[in-house]
Amino acid sequence: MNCVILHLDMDYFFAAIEERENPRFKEHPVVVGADPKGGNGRGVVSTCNYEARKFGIHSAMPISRAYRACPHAIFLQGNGKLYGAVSRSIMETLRARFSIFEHVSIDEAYIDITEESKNDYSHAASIGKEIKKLILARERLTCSVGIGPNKLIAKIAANRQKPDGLTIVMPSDVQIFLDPLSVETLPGIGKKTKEALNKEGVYTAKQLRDRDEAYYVSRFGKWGYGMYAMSQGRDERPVAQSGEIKSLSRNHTFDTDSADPGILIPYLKTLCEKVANDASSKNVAFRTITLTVRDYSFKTVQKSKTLSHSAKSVGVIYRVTLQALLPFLDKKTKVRLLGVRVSNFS
Ligand code: TTP
Ligand code: MG
Ligand code: MG
Repeated sequence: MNCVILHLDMDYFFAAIEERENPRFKEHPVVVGADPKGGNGRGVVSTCNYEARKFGIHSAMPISRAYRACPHAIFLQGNGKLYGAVSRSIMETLRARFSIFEHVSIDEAYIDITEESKNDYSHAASIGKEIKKLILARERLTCSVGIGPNKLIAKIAANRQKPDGLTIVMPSDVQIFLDPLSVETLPGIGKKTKEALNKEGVYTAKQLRDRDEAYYVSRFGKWGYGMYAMSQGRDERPVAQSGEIKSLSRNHTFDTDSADPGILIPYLKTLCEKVANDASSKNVAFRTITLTVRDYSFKTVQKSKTLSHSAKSVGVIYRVTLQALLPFLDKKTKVRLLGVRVSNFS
């Protein structure tokens, strides 16, 4: 059976929460970013409302540039705690209502509505409307929803009509929907890939699709397969039920077993960073940190530590796992695999 997948992304999320909390901001350009100092700080823009976007302001732009573009905007430091709490409330509402639900970032989620919609897109549209109403009623915030036969199409669709949009792409319309889009609309195609593709005369998804897969693989390696699949609207990833995750982990198997701290420690650090990023994007704090060491003979040892308070930072993961790794370094254990896991979420 074909799938029906829904993607939801909140509209100008941090700035929308600020507007809600301060009704006098409505219809003024509002810019949220670190260290704004009235527009003269050294930080970057986290996001801004649609009034501010009219002046060309966008996420990741230096505050100073945003200020030059629109000196009369309201510049705010932002309130991460509040944004996190609003996000949790939205995600909990959705998780309670839908069984196959994946929380992907602070303002985004996927829901598999295949069964509930019975594969009927008009029914799927009413589920989309219901979600928008639910969030508006609970949080007085708008979101944009995309519905399509897979995650890729649902995500692109959600971003097509913002703010407060509902975009439905039936399986038979996938190619018509994708073809005219510029390549950078496809998730993962950033500035560099876009430029490389443009240089080759590839500007739209249609032009991307018109060449052979082998061409992209020879040009971009493994990523070429993904790029080509996207241009055809193919995506097999299931909606993962992140509501049920009990732990997050990352492992690395070395090409050759190593006892060299100069090799093991940098890898450990990278694993810690990845796990901390995963935890942050799932919006979880953890109390237990585990290091896994598998040696050349496949003997596997796990060392866990449970903290008195829950933590979020990469620094904590790194300190705990490095401490656990030291005895192996002392013994010059030849390591085959290193793993870092966080669990005991709050
Ligand atoms: P997005 O969903 O990318 O943006 P948005 O919700 O502000 O606007 P849109 O209506 O286009 O969806 O990101 C969600 C929040 O994540 C955003 O409100 C602020 C934060 N964020 C950053 O802090 N830095 C960034 O570079 C980006 C892209 C987002
Ligand atoms: Mg958003
Ligand atoms: Mg988002």
